[in-house]
Amino acid sequence: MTTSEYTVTGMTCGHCERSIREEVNQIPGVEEIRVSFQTGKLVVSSATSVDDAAVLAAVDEAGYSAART
Ligand SMILES: [Cu+2]
Repeated sequence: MTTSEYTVTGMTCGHCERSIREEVNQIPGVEEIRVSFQTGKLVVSSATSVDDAAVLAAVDEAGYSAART
């Protein structure tokens, strides 16, 4: 299991968290997602290393922007 951490800007509430969770959850291999609007952090756990570009694209798709921490 590997974890990748990202900083997300633009989240303001639980709905934002949910939108991001739904998009990131579609990435193959993702097993666990922790996202918090309060800390602005997104942590993605996966069996094998997840593709950063796919995570950033998923967050973008949800309407927010992220950077690898
Ligand atoms: Cu929100």
